Amino acid sequence: MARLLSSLTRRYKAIGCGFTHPAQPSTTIVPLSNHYPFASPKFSSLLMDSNSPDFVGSSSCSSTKIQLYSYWQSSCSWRVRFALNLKELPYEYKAVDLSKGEQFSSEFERLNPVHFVPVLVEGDLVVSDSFAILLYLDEKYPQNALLPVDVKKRALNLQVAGIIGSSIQPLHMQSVLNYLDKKAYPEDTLSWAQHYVIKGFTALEKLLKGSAGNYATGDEVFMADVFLAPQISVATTRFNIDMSSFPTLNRIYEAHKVLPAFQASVPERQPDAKVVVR
Ligand SMILES: N[C@@H](CCC(=O)N[C@@H](CS)C(=O)NCC(=O)O)C(=O)O
Repeated sequence: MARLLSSLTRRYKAIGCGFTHPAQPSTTIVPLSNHYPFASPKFSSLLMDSNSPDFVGSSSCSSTKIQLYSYWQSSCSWRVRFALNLKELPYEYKAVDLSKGEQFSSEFERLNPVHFVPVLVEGDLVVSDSFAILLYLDEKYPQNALLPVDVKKRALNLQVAGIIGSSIQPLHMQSVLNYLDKKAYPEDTLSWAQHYVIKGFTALEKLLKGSAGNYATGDEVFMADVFLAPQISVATTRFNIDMSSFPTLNRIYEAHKVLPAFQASVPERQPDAKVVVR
C-alpha cells in the first residue's frame, strides 16, 4: 500500500497551471462520490469546457493547446480523457452530442470524415481514433508513459488495446446496435453485444491472469488499463455483464476506480454529462 501511495504521489504531482474550475453542466448530476467514493477534484482543473459560459478561450498556462472532441458516454473518448489526466495535460473539452447526430455536421466532418469521436486537435494537427491519439500523446508527451519500456509488456499492452479496440467496442457501439435493430437483428441486440463483450473478456482474463499486478500489466498504469477501465464500465452498466466470471479484470478495475486520473475522466464528470438524479 505504501508503495502504491508513493507511486500515486509521484504520478499525480501538481502541474502548476492556473485553470479555472469548469462550470457544472446545466443538468443536475449524481454526485461523483456516489459512484467513486475516493473522488478528488484535483483533475477537474485540467479540463476546460469550451461550451461553458465560464470558458474564456485561454488559460494562465501558455502551453495549453490541446482540444478534445468528446462525448461523455463514449468509451473511446474516455480512454483519451483518462490518458490526458494520467499525463497531467490540460485540455479544452469540445462536446459533440452523438445523441443529436452532431458527428455528422459538416464542421465535424472536416475533422473526422468517418464521423467518430474522439478527435484531438493541437495547433494545426488533427488526430482521430483513440489508439492513434494515445500513441501521438505518448510520443509527444513522454511523462507517465502509456507504453512500458519492456518489449514483452509493451506487446501485451498493444494486444489488450487491439482486442478492445477491434474485437469488442466496434461490435457494440450504439450506431451498430441501432443498425442491427432496424435492419438485421431486431430480436435482441443486447445479447449480440453481450456475446462479443464476453468473448473478448474471456480472452483478456486468460491473457492477463498470469501477468497482472495492481494493474493490467504490472504495478503501473499503462495503455492496457486506459482501454480496459472504460470498457469494463460500459460492459457492466450498459450491457449487464457479470464480472464475477472475470476476477482478474474485476480486481484491476477496482484499482482503476480509486485513481484520481480515472475519476476525473468518468462520463458523469464531463461538461456535457446528462445524468438523471435518482
Ligand atoms: N476506432 C475508433 C472508434 C471510435 C468510435 O467508435 N466512436 C464512437 C463513440 S465510442 C462514435 O463516435 N460513434 C458515433 C456513431 O457511431 O455515429 C476509436 O478508437 O476512436
